[in-house]
Amino acid sequence: PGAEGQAEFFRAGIGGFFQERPMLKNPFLEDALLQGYLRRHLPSEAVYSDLRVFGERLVREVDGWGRECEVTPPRLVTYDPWGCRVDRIVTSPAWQRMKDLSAQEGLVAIGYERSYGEWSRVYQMCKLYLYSPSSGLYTCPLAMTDGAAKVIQSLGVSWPVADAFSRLTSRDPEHFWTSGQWMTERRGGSDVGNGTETVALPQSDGTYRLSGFKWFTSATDADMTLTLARVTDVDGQTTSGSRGLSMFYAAVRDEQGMVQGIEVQRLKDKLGTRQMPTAELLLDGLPAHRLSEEGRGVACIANMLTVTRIHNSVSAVAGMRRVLQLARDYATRRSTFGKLLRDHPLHMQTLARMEVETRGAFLLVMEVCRLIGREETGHASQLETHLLRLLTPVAKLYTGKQAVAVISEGLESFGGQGYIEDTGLPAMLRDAQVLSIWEGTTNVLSLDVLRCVSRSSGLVLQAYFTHTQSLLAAASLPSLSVAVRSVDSALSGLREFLQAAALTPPSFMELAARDLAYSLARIYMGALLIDHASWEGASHSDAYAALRWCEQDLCPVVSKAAIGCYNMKTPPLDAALVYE
Ligand code: UCC
Ligand code: FAD
Repeated sequence: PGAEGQAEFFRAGIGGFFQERPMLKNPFLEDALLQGYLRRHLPSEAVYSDLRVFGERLVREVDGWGRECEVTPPRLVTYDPWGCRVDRIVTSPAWQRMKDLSAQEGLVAIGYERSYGEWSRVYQMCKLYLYSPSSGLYTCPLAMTDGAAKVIQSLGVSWPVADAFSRLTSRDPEHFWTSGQWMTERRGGSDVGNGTETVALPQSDGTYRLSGFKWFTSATDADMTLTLARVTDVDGQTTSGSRGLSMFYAAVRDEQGMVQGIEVQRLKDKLGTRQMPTAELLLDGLPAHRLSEEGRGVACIANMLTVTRIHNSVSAVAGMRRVLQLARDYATRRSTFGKLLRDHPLHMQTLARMEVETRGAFLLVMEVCRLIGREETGHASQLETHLLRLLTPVAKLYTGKQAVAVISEGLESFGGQGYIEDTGLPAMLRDAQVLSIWEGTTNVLSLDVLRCVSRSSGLVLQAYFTHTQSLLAAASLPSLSVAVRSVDSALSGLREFLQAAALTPPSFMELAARDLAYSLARIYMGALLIDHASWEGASHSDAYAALRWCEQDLCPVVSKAAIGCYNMKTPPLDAALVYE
């Protein structure tokens, strides 16, 4: 002030208050349920210590790389400066560091080393669960890598994929490979049997050349892929439908690092998962080896689907857990109406409901991991094999949807800041939205549930009822009796519904498929929460979570049936409503 004209140079006042940001703390030490679960099932000092140290590393460096992946998305370089076609996908240095870290930390390898026997999958998936929200979506290529290793292992690790298997499961960053999973074409990603146009031309040396167009290929910087195509006969004819599909292995690049027999048409412009390249590929004589028998492509790649769907479920629950960890920290820093958010009961109720969802999802996903671990180590009973088949799509479809709901609620818990791009929070919601789309949409997986039930002649459901009842029977805490009664009654309702449904035409069950899958999920999650709360080391909050979970409609398929939702008059009414 003073000198004439100086006022216009004064800084605008911006006030002295700046809201403290939510802090990411060691996600392992912050997770009471994870620690409790491991204490109960895998009480290993080495595992505990590895996860604790990894949790610190996530906070210290990896989370920052994840953010770097988000803000430095991949790009496609189609030509070099001299006009030669190169089709190079350029990823951020952080994305490349993620690859090295994944090898070093054994994020795929742990599942194949099996140092913890049947619990190795649980250990691996717990580590991925900690990693996922900080990984910049690197968990996507890891899922497919794990799935490819599983397929190869199930076929027998021999030429031409022995080297690939050793790379996919390696801890050496120099040796480590990732895999793609190219199934979707323009005509269909769900209906692969009718959607696949790619043809495989047999070569004189027993290999094939693939030609076609793959419409979605994620993490296309991968080293190899498993894919589907139709083998042509001597007249150049192919077999239509699913029975004409075979599964192939192809290395994506040659020794000079150039794509071979592939043109990268473009990278997708996506709502989320922007950290990761997703490309449209023209296969133009891609050299490949057939791994499945001719016509057994879908059945053969189904092993990959099982593993990637489990990874999807792990990522879904990891996203829920991360937003909650940040939200509860924020609630200790942000004040409104004269007190911290944590002291507003309605805000705590909101977070507690998210917590209950997250706990149910965590236990369901870990149950699937436990089952696959038992199956892979030869410990699984028939009942457990059936349960694994049933619960894999159930967990994927349920957690994929819940992740969007919980993370969306989580964003709101930061108020306007939850909507601000460079807080990193909106990316969590964008990335969650894909979890219910790829690896089978909610409806397609609901139909998969129906199919596995009918193909097992009901054995899968029998396993479900037997195991759920055994979980309830072991629950002895009087404080849980209300919850036990709710699950028990939902289970009886479900049984009656299925008995009545057996007399209806298939179209009835098709309409009921999604609600049935939800019912299977909710009832089973109730039983798991009760079971966990009944363990001697459980906390009061474990019991409270079980009680709260069981207050909801555990068996929507029964309530919806009661109001005629699956009545044959419904489809034309639904259609008329939609198209009015
Ligand atoms: O989206 C993709 C990658 C995204 C990136 C990876 C992210 C991983 C998570 C990361 C987290 C951050 S890859 C594209 C994924 N695409 C799908 O998921 C396709 C969705 N559509 C289906 O799932 C359909 O149900 C189909 C394609 C499987 C239907 O094909 P079919 O041929 O009509 O099916 P069928 O006739 O029912 O099955 C053919 C055979 C049968 O075996 P057999 O002949 O021995 O009876 C089935 O039992 O395949 C077997 N099969 C299965 N086996 C089919 N589905 C399964 C299954 N789920 N498990 C075991
Ligand atoms: P559609 O099959 O056309 O489905 C459209 C809608 O119809 C959905 O809501 C579905 O639920 C519903 N529907 C379909 N059939 C039925 C039915 N019978 N009854 C009731 N409802 C039905 N694919 C790969 O192979 N490899 C990849 O790496 C890959 N990466 C991806 C990355 C991203 C970011 C995304 C978004 C997708 C990726 N996909 C990939 C593709 C993905 O797997 C497919 O998009 C998905 O399987 C759905 O197939 P679609 O797009 O053809 O949808």
